Amino acid sequence: MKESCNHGWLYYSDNCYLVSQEQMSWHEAKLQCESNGAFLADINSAEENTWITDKIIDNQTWSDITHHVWIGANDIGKEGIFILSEMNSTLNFTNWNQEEPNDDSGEDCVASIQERGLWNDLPCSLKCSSICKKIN
Ligand SMILES: [Ca+2]
Ligand SMILES: [Ca+2]
Repeated sequence: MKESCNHGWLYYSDNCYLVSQEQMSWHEAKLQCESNGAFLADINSAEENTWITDKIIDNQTWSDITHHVWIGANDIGKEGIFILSEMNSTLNFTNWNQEEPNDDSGEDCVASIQERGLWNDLPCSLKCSSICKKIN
């Protein structure tokens, strides 16, 4: 197993991840990941969610503990059905915060909350940080 990723990317379990603090809409973040040969991260297990949450916290210099980080899950195509666009598949794992997803005023894109790794659906136009993932 080759545990090497490009500079700035983090290795975990055969994948490479890049946390971006640049504030972007979900679609902008998705395009940025794709321009790096990656995709907005899917999260497939509690272990992966915990690892990502720890790395996001490690990477952040801000103190806003409610900060959100875009991940790949979304229900843009069909309300209430969350999928991963790249895989065209439903989610293997979810880690919703209490009372989420609530589609509040039409929220179709999913972000993980920096501090605890709990998920929230948010307006896709909201500017957030993001995490890209690619297979190593
Ligand atoms: Ca929705
Ligand atoms: Ca929500």
